[in-house]
Amino acid sequence: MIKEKLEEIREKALSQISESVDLNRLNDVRVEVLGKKGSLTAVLKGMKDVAAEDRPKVGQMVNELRTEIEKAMEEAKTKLESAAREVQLASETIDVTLPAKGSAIGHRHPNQIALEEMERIFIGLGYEVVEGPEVEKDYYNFEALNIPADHPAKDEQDTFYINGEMLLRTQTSGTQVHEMEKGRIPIRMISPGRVYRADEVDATHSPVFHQVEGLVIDENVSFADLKGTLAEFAKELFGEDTKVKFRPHHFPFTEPSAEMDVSCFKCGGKGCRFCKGEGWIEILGCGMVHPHVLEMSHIDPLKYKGFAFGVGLERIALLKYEIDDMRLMYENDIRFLKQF
Ligand code: 2NM
Repeated sequence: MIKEKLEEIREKALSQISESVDLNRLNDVRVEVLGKKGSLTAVLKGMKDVAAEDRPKVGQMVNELRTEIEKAMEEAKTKLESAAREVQLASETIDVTLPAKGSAIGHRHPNQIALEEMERIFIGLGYEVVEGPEVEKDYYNFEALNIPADHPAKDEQDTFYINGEMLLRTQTSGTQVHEMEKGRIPIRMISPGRVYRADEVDATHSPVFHQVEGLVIDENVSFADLKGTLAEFAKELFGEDTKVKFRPHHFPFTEPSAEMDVSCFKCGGKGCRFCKGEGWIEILGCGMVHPHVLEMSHIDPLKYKGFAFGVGLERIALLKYEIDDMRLMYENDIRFLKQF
Protein backbone atom coordinates (compact mmCIF):
# COMPACT_ATOMS: atom_id res chain seq x y z
CA MET A 1 0.00 0.00 0.00
CA ILE A 2 2.62 2.55 1.12
CA LYS A 3 4.93 1.56 -1.64
CA GLU A 4 2.22 2.27 -4.21
CA LYS A 5 1.34 5.53 -2.48
CA LEU A 6 5.01 6.60 -2.61
CA GLU A 7 5.22 5.65 -6.27
CA GLU A 8 2.14 7.76 -6.95
CA ILE A 9 3.68 10.76 -5.12
CA ARG A 10 6.92 10.26 -6.99
CA GLU A 11 5.37 10.23 -10.44
CA LYS A 12 3.13 13.21 -9.76
CA ALA A 13 5.95 15.23 -8.19
CA LEU A 14 8.46 14.49 -10.94
CA SER A 15 6.00 15.36 -13.68
CA GLN A 16 4.95 18.57 -11.91
CA ILE A 17 8.62 19.49 -11.49
CA SER A 18 9.39 18.90 -15.13
CA GLU A 19 6.33 20.92 -16.16
CA SER A 20 7.15 23.89 -13.96
CA VAL A 21 7.56 26.95 -16.16
CA ASP A 22 9.07 29.24 -13.54
CA LEU A 23 10.61 29.33 -10.07
CA ASN A 24 7.32 30.31 -8.43
CA ARG A 25 5.56 27.28 -9.80
CA LEU A 26 8.50 25.07 -8.74
CA ASN A 27 8.24 26.43 -5.21
CA ASP A 28 4.51 25.68 -5.16
CA VAL A 29 5.33 22.08 -6.02
CA ARG A 30 7.89 21.96 -3.17
CA VAL A 31 5.23 23.14 -0.73
CA GLU A 32 2.67 20.70 -2.11
CA VAL A 33 5.02 17.73 -1.74
CA LEU A 34 7.65 18.48 0.92
CA GLY A 35 5.90 21.24 2.91
CA LYS A 36 4.28 20.87 6.35
CA LYS A 37 1.04 19.81 4.74
CA GLY A 38 2.73 18.22 1.75
CA SER A 39 1.91 14.83 0.34
CA LEU A 40 5.24 13.23 1.30
CA THR A 41 5.17 14.79 4.78
CA ALA A 42 1.72 13.28 5.22
CA VAL A 43 3.23 9.82 4.62
CA LEU A 44 5.78 10.43 7.42
CA LYS A 45 3.00 11.59 9.70
CA GLY A 46 1.18 8.28 8.95
CA MET A 47 4.18 6.21 10.15
CA LYS A 48 2.47 5.54 13.46
CA ASP A 49 0.01 3.27 11.58
CA VAL A 50 2.85 1.31 10.02
CA ALA A 51 3.90 -1.93 11.66
CA ALA A 52 6.98 -1.37 13.82
CA GLU A 53 9.11 -3.82 11.91
CA ASP A 54 8.28 -2.12 8.60
CA ARG A 55 9.06 1.40 9.84
CA PRO A 56 12.82 1.45 9.08
CA LYS A 57 12.16 0.18 5.57
CA VAL A 58 9.35 2.66 4.90
CA GLY A 59 11.40 5.46 6.52
CA GLN A 60 14.27 4.68 4.19
CA MET A 61 11.97 4.68 1.15
CA VAL A 62 10.46 8.05 2.15
CA ASN A 63 13.93 9.51 2.68
CA GLU A 64 15.16 8.19 -0.65
CA LEU A 65 12.12 9.63 -2.40
CA ARG A 66 12.60 12.96 -0.62
CA THR A 67 16.24 13.06 -1.79
CA GLU A 68 15.22 12.15 -5.34
CA ILE A 69 12.54 14.87 -5.46
CA GLU A 70 14.89 17.46 -3.97
CA LYS A 71 17.51 16.58 -6.54
CA ALA A 72 14.98 16.84 -9.39
CA MET A 73 13.89 20.21 -8.00
CA GLU A 74 17.45 21.43 -7.75
CA GLU A 75 18.08 20.43 -11.37
CA ALA A 76 14.85 22.04 -12.54
CA LYS A 77 15.74 25.20 -10.61
CA THR A 78 19.19 25.42 -12.24
CA LYS A 79 17.60 24.96 -15.68
CA LEU A 80 14.94 27.62 -15.08
CA GLU A 81 17.53 30.05 -13.73
CA SER A 82 19.84 29.66 -16.67
CA ALA A 83 16.89 29.99 -19.08
CA ALA A 84 15.87 33.21 -17.32
CA ARG A 85 19.44 34.49 -17.55
CA GLU A 86 19.48 33.82 -21.25
CA VAL A 87 16.22 35.69 -21.78
CA GLN A 88 17.64 38.62 -19.84
CA LEU A 89 20.91 38.59 -21.77
CA ALA A 90 19.04 38.44 -25.06
CA SER A 91 16.97 41.45 -24.05
CA GLU A 92 20.12 43.37 -23.15
CA THR A 93 21.96 42.56 -26.33
CA ILE A 94 22.97 45.51 -28.48
CA ASP A 95 23.71 44.85 -32.11
CA VAL A 96 26.61 47.19 -32.64
CA THR A 97 26.56 46.47 -36.37
CA LEU A 98 23.08 48.03 -36.84
CA PRO A 99 23.17 51.28 -38.84
CA ALA A 100 22.67 54.35 -36.65
CA LYS A 101 19.29 56.07 -36.66
CA GLY A 102 19.57 59.24 -38.73
CA SER A 103 18.82 62.29 -36.61
CA ALA A 104 17.00 65.24 -38.15
CA ILE A 105 19.42 68.12 -38.53
CA GLY A 106 18.57 71.75 -39.09
CA HIS A 107 19.12 73.86 -42.17
CA ARG A 108 20.75 77.23 -42.57
CA HIS A 109 18.27 80.00 -43.29
CA PRO A 110 18.57 81.34 -46.87
CA ASN A 111 19.54 84.72 -45.38
CA GLN A 112 22.32 83.04 -43.42
CA ILE A 113 23.58 81.16 -46.50
CA ALA A 114 23.65 84.39 -48.51
CA LEU A 115 25.38 86.22 -45.64
CA GLU A 116 28.06 83.55 -45.24
CA GLU A 117 28.63 83.62 -48.99
CA MET A 118 29.11 87.40 -49.00
CA GLU A 119 31.34 87.28 -45.94
CA ARG A 120 33.45 84.61 -47.63
CA ILE A 121 33.86 86.77 -50.75
CA PHE A 122 34.87 89.92 -48.86
CA ILE A 123 37.11 88.13 -46.38
CA GLY A 124 38.83 86.74 -49.47
CA LEU A 125 39.36 90.34 -50.63
CA GLY A 126 40.97 91.24 -47.29
CA TYR A 127 37.95 92.77 -45.55
CA GLU A 128 37.07 92.53 -41.88
CA VAL A 129 33.53 91.70 -40.70
CA VAL A 130 32.45 94.20 -38.04
CA GLU A 131 29.13 94.18 -36.21
CA GLY A 132 27.68 97.16 -34.39
CA PRO A 133 24.74 98.22 -32.22
CA GLU A 134 21.15 98.07 -33.50
CA VAL A 135 20.14 100.85 -31.14
CA GLU A 136 22.02 103.93 -32.30
CA LYS A 137 22.30 107.61 -31.66
CA ASP A 138 20.61 109.77 -34.26
CA TYR A 139 24.11 111.20 -34.87
CA TYR A 140 25.58 107.87 -36.08
CA ASN A 141 22.59 106.85 -38.14
CA PHE A 142 21.99 110.21 -39.82
CA GLU A 143 24.04 113.25 -38.97
CA ALA A 144 27.51 111.68 -39.36
CA LEU A 145 26.34 110.35 -42.72
CA ASN A 146 25.51 113.77 -44.03
CA ILE A 147 21.78 113.20 -43.73
CA PRO A 148 20.40 116.59 -42.72
CA ALA A 149 17.62 117.09 -40.17
CA ASP A 150 15.08 117.87 -42.87
CA HIS A 151 15.89 114.80 -44.99
CA PRO A 152 12.80 112.67 -45.71
CA ALA A 153 14.55 109.52 -44.37
CA LYS A 154 14.59 111.11 -40.92
CA ASP A 155 10.81 111.36 -40.90
CA GLU A 156 9.20 109.53 -37.99
CA GLN A 157 7.11 107.77 -40.59
CA ASP A 158 10.22 105.92 -41.76
CA THR A 159 12.33 105.61 -38.60
CA PHE A 160 11.57 103.96 -35.27
CA TYR A 161 12.68 106.53 -32.70
CA ILE A 162 13.20 105.43 -29.11
CA ASN A 163 13.45 109.00 -27.85
CA GLY A 164 14.75 112.32 -29.11
CA GLU A 165 18.31 111.00 -29.35
CA MET A 166 18.12 107.20 -29.84
CA LEU A 167 16.64 105.15 -32.65
CA LEU A 168 16.65 101.69 -34.23
CA ARG A 169 19.24 101.95 -36.99
CA THR A 170 17.81 102.21 -40.51
CA GLN A 171 21.14 101.14 -42.04
CA THR A 172 24.36 99.64 -40.68
CA SER A 173 26.47 102.66 -41.72
CA GLY A 174 26.68 103.78 -38.07
CA THR A 175 29.01 100.82 -37.46
CA GLN A 176 31.28 102.20 -40.17
CA VAL A 177 31.24 105.66 -38.65
CA HIS A 178 32.33 104.12 -35.33
CA GLU A 179 35.17 102.40 -37.20
CA MET A 180 36.20 105.61 -38.99
CA GLU A 181 36.27 107.47 -35.66
CA LYS A 182 38.86 104.99 -34.37
CA GLY A 183 41.20 106.49 -36.98
CA ARG A 184 42.90 103.23 -37.92
CA ILE A 185 43.43 103.57 -41.65
CA PRO A 186 43.36 101.77 -44.04
CA ILE A 187 39.85 100.41 -43.44
CA ARG A 188 38.47 97.47 -45.34
CA MET A 189 35.29 96.30 -43.69
CA ILE A 190 31.80 95.00 -44.14
CA SER A 191 29.13 95.49 -41.52
CA PRO A 192 26.28 93.01 -41.78
CA GLY A 193 23.26 93.27 -39.54
CA ARG A 194 19.62 93.86 -38.79
CA VAL A 195 18.08 97.21 -39.68
CA TYR A 196 14.66 98.72 -39.03
CA ARG A 197 12.34 100.84 -41.10
CA ALA A 198 8.70 101.72 -40.48
CA ASP A 199 7.51 99.93 -43.64
CA GLU A 200 4.33 97.99 -44.25
CA VAL A 201 4.87 94.25 -44.77
CA ASP A 202 4.49 93.04 -48.36
CA ALA A 203 6.30 90.72 -50.78
CA THR A 204 9.35 93.00 -50.92
CA HIS A 205 9.21 94.98 -47.63
CA SER A 206 9.59 94.21 -43.96
CA PRO A 207 10.03 96.57 -40.98
CA VAL A 208 13.03 94.45 -39.97
CA PHE A 209 15.51 93.28 -42.56
CA HIS A 210 19.26 92.91 -43.02
CA GLN A 211 21.95 94.87 -44.76
CA VAL A 212 25.54 94.27 -45.60
CA GLU A 213 27.39 97.54 -46.02
CA GLY A 214 30.99 97.82 -47.12
CA LEU A 215 33.59 100.52 -46.61
CA VAL A 216 37.14 100.96 -47.89
CA ILE A 217 39.27 103.94 -46.90
CA ASP A 218 42.87 104.45 -47.93
CA GLU A 219 45.09 106.80 -49.90
CA ASN A 220 44.40 106.80 -53.64
CA VAL A 221 41.12 104.89 -53.51
CA SER A 222 39.18 105.64 -56.68
CA PHE A 223 35.85 104.93 -58.31
CA ALA A 224 37.74 102.39 -60.46
CA ASP A 225 38.54 100.45 -57.26
CA LEU A 226 34.87 100.51 -56.35
CA LYS A 227 33.87 99.21 -59.79
CA GLY A 228 36.53 96.51 -59.85
CA THR A 229 35.68 95.33 -56.34
CA LEU A 230 31.93 95.19 -56.90
CA ALA A 231 32.33 93.56 -60.33
CA GLU A 232 34.41 90.84 -58.68
CA PHE A 233 31.84 90.48 -55.91
CA ALA A 234 29.03 90.08 -58.50
CA LYS A 235 30.96 87.41 -60.41
CA GLU A 236 31.64 85.41 -57.26
CA LEU A 237 28.05 85.71 -56.10
CA PHE A 238 26.17 85.18 -59.37
CA GLY A 239 28.68 83.44 -61.64
CA GLU A 240 31.77 84.18 -63.74
CA ASP A 241 29.72 85.48 -66.70
CA THR A 242 27.95 88.17 -64.68
CA LYS A 243 28.30 91.69 -66.04
CA VAL A 244 27.75 94.83 -64.01
CA LYS A 245 26.36 98.24 -64.89
CA PHE A 246 26.52 101.42 -62.82
CA ARG A 247 23.72 103.98 -63.03
CA PRO A 248 24.16 107.43 -61.48
CA HIS A 249 22.17 107.85 -58.31
CA HIS A 250 22.10 110.04 -55.22
CA PHE A 251 22.89 109.30 -51.59
CA PRO A 252 23.69 112.05 -49.08
CA PHE A 253 26.75 110.14 -47.79
CA THR A 254 28.48 109.45 -51.13
CA GLU A 255 29.54 111.59 -54.05
CA PRO A 256 29.41 110.47 -56.75
CA SER A 257 26.80 107.80 -56.03
CA ALA A 258 25.52 104.94 -58.14
CA GLU A 259 23.29 101.92 -58.21
CA MET A 260 24.75 98.72 -59.58
CA ASP A 261 22.84 96.26 -61.73
CA VAL A 262 23.97 92.74 -62.58
CA SER A 263 23.16 91.00 -65.86
CA CYS A 264 20.28 88.60 -65.29
CA PHE A 265 21.78 85.25 -64.27
CA LYS A 266 18.70 83.48 -65.59
CA CYS A 267 18.70 84.73 -69.19
CA GLY A 268 22.21 86.18 -69.34
CA GLY A 269 20.85 89.61 -70.21
CA LYS A 270 18.45 88.81 -73.06
CA GLY A 271 15.41 89.59 -70.91
CA CYS A 272 13.11 87.08 -69.25
CA ARG A 273 10.29 86.82 -66.73
CA PHE A 274 12.82 86.80 -63.89
CA CYS A 275 14.35 90.19 -64.78
CA LYS A 276 10.98 91.45 -66.05
CA GLY A 277 12.35 91.70 -69.58
CA GLU A 278 15.09 94.11 -68.49
CA GLY A 279 18.12 91.82 -68.76
CA TRP A 280 19.46 93.61 -65.66
CA ILE A 281 18.74 93.28 -61.95
CA GLU A 282 19.45 96.05 -59.44
CA ILE A 283 21.39 94.73 -56.46
CA LEU A 284 23.12 97.52 -54.53
CA GLY A 285 23.85 101.19 -53.95
CA CYS A 286 27.37 102.55 -53.77
CA GLY A 287 29.60 105.58 -54.16
CA MET A 288 32.69 107.48 -53.08
CA VAL A 289 32.42 108.45 -49.42
CA HIS A 290 31.42 112.12 -49.24
CA PRO A 291 34.35 114.32 -48.10
CA HIS A 292 32.12 115.83 -45.43
CA VAL A 293 31.42 112.33 -44.00
CA LEU A 294 35.18 111.71 -43.76
CA GLU A 295 35.71 115.11 -42.16
CA MET A 296 33.05 114.56 -39.52
CA SER A 297 34.85 111.36 -38.49
CA HIS A 298 38.20 113.23 -38.35
CA ILE A 299 39.61 111.72 -41.54
CA ASP A 300 41.40 114.18 -43.83
CA PRO A 301 39.53 114.06 -47.17
CA LEU A 302 42.54 115.51 -48.98
CA LYS A 303 44.76 112.64 -47.83
CA TYR A 304 42.24 109.80 -47.83
CA LYS A 305 39.45 108.68 -50.12
CA GLY A 306 36.91 105.94 -49.62
CA PHE A 307 34.22 103.98 -51.33
CA ALA A 308 31.19 102.41 -49.74
CA PHE A 309 28.26 100.25 -50.73
CA GLY A 310 25.11 98.84 -49.24
CA VAL A 311 23.36 95.57 -50.13
CA GLY A 312 20.01 94.28 -48.90
CA LEU A 313 20.67 90.76 -47.66
CA GLU A 314 17.10 89.58 -48.20
CA ARG A 315 17.16 90.98 -51.72
CA ILE A 316 20.24 88.87 -52.54
CA ALA A 317 18.79 85.75 -50.89
CA LEU A 318 15.44 86.17 -52.68
CA LEU A 319 17.22 86.53 -56.03
CA LYS A 320 19.72 83.73 -55.52
CA TYR A 321 17.15 81.19 -54.35
CA GLU A 322 14.35 82.49 -56.56
CA ILE A 323 11.98 83.19 -53.69
CA ASP A 324 9.15 85.46 -54.81
CA ASP A 325 7.86 86.67 -51.44
CA MET A 326 10.01 88.04 -48.61
CA ARG A 327 7.38 87.07 -46.02
CA LEU A 328 8.46 83.43 -46.49
CA MET A 329 11.82 84.43 -44.99
CA TYR A 330 10.29 85.32 -41.62
CA GLU A 331 7.52 82.74 -41.24
CA ASN A 332 9.94 79.91 -40.46
CA ASP A 333 7.64 77.34 -42.03
CA ILE A 334 9.64 74.12 -41.82
CA ARG A 335 8.54 73.14 -45.36
CA PHE A 336 10.23 76.31 -46.63
CA LEU A 337 13.35 76.06 -44.48
CA LYS A 338 13.92 72.38 -45.37
CA GLN A 339 14.63 73.34 -48.99
CA PHE A 340 17.93 75.04 -48.20
C1 2NM B 1 24.72 102.49 -49.33
C2 2NM B 1 25.00 103.11 -50.54
C3 2NM B 1 26.15 103.89 -50.63
C4 2NM B 1 27.50 103.63 -47.18
C5 2NM B 1 28.20 104.75 -46.86
C6 2NM B 1 28.83 104.45 -45.68
C7 2NM B 1 29.72 105.30 -44.88
F1 2NM B 1 29.57 105.04 -43.60
F2 2NM B 1 30.97 105.04 -45.19
F3 2NM B 1 29.47 106.56 -45.12
N1 2NM B 1 28.51 103.20 -45.36
N2 2NM B 1 27.68 102.70 -46.29
C8 2NM B 1 26.66 103.44 -48.35
C9 2NM B 1 26.97 104.04 -49.52
C10 2NM B 1 25.54 102.65 -48.24
O1 2NM B 1 23.63 101.70 -49.13
C11 2NM B 1 22.69 101.56 -50.14
